[in-house]
Amino acid sequence: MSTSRGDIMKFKSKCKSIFNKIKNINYKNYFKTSILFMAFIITNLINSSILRMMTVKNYFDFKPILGDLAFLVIIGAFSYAIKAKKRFRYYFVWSIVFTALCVINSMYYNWFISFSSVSLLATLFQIADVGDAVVSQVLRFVDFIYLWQPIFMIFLYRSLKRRGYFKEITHKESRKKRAFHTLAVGGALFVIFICSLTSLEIGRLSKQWNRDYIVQKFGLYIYHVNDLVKSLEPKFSTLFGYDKAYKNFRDYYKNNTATRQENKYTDIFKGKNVITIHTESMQSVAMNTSFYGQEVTPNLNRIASEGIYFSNFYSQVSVGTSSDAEFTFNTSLLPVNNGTVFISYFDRYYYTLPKMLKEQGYTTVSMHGNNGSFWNRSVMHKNLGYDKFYSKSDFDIDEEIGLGLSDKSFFRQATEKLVEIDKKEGPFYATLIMLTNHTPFDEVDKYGEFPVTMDYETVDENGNTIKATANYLEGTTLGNYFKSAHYADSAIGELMTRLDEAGLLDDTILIFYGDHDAKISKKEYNFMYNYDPVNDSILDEDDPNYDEVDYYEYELNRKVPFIIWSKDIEHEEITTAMGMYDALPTISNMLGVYNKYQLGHDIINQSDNLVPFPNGNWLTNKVYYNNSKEEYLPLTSEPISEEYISANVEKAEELLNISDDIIVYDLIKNDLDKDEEE
Ligand code: GP9
Ligand code: MN
Repeated sequence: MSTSRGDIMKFKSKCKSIFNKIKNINYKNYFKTSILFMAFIITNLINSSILRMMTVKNYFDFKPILGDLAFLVIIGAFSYAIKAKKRFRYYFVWSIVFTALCVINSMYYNWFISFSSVSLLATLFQIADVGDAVVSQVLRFVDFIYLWQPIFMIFLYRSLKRRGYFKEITHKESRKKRAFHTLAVGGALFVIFICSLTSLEIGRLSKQWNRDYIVQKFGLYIYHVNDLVKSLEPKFSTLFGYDKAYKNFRDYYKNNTATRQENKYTDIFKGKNVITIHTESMQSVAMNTSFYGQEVTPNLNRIASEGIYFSNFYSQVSVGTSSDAEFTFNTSLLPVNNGTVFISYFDRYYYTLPKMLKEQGYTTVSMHGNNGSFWNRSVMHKNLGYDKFYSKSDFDIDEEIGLGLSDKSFFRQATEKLVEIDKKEGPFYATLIMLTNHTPFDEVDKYGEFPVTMDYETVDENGNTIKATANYLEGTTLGNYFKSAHYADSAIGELMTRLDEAGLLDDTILIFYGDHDAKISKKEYNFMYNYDPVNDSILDEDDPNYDEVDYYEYELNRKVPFIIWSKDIEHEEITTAMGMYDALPTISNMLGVYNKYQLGHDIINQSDNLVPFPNGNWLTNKVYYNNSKEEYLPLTSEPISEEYISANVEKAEELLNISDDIIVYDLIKNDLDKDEEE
């Protein structure tokens, strides 16, 4: 459709008349008679800025303030359709909605380091299920400071009423005119806002996979309107965008299908039993930390030193945390950008490791000591291809720590079940999902003795050198985490012994993956790395020995372990950067199976590898790229070309989009159906 010259002229003159009307408004009268309206705008603007200050930290940026302002003025404009005396109710209802958004996002951000979404309402119930963790970590006083806004509105309204303000202004205004003028101002602000955006920013709004970025650039309210639209999109996915998504999908696999590549590990585990251990919140930092020469994770360290140890492995979870790890591990796809796969897309078809192994005659089971409804596992594990999912009701809950059944009891009972499963014909594939090492790590008395203190030398008042002990990590979240990780590791040690005693280790490979980091704050790491025992405090930031954990250090530290172990495998350490989505391609080559829809790579064949994260950040051996800031940290001394960065930015984006389309549009199923038809 082409736009004629006449249309442009008409549009121009319309704009001119709107701007003239705005110019001719009697502003003095306007402000005097709009006190509630003004208070509504300003107080909500303050709240959204406080939220940004507490989360993405760009509270003085012009763009999100303008975005929020335009939105609030437009919403506020409709209040003038209501009589002055009753208008307060309108402001109040919206104030409650906006305050609730701030409170929810503040809590949500603290937990997930992301903003909430309508599509994640179901996920919020999962938070409620994590009990104590919620009370100690989600419910913070600071999340409720936004409540001052509706309280202030009530006070203001009452005081204006007492002064007879509403009777007075009723005579002075024409409501229709006022509504129109205000709407025009809101519209003009919105146009200015849109004009200030770059095409990159608009592109990211439409994708919505970096929520932080969208709130940073567009403000809270536009983020939520966009989120609402995006969350409804899957409901209409069959109506819109399918053809384009399917074409992109076909093109992607035409250009990227690397058929199986032989390497020294190809088929070495063909036909063996496989036990995958989902090692809850196990972060590599636990494996690399010792106190008094005692390792936090001696068993995992021994397993890593005997098996194939992938020491540069990253989880790629989004807000679906554990469930996203289970999804990516079993499919080599990435988490979806709206909602979570386990809850919002449990009915799509996925080609998974359990399904691939079932085709080879395997029995497939998964086990977890929590409720089957948590993360919708009882439904989704079936869809992932597990013959049976053993959940809480299949175990005797004889010892509880944290979220439920203790790992030690879980492993003891799981081994008994595996012995029975092993009696069946053919090999088995089992996934054991651990539970104890889960935030908030505060049941310290149940983890067993593990001191997280430090000995140091100091000088007493007589000038003598004396030995002393600092309790520095005792009672901190990080210290408690190490104690909890030590417990989980000791449970793993017991599992190995039990499996061996049951004769299950001779023909079985074990796979360990850390599902995601332990969500411990930067502040805690700063304390550990900069602790001064003599003064029993953190070093001063000006101290030459002060080494701040910055954004990149923190992100790189979120690394988790990935180990493939069998009794007779020769040890090797693989240091190539890899993500959870590379696990399936790497393992399946060893097991003699292949998934043509995998997005990751068999890491044994890769010299450099791209690890995209759901927020658009990515990592290779050479670079960690920060998508929000569009900057990167080089990880080697090698010079980095602009082409290297832009090619990987594009590739990371492509992978996230293809994966998202596969999930939302059910493309694998549709592709297989088409192949069958042909
Ligand atoms: C719950 C457990 C924890 O059953 O897997 O889930 P998370 O909070 O880590 O996603
Ligand atoms: Mn988890």
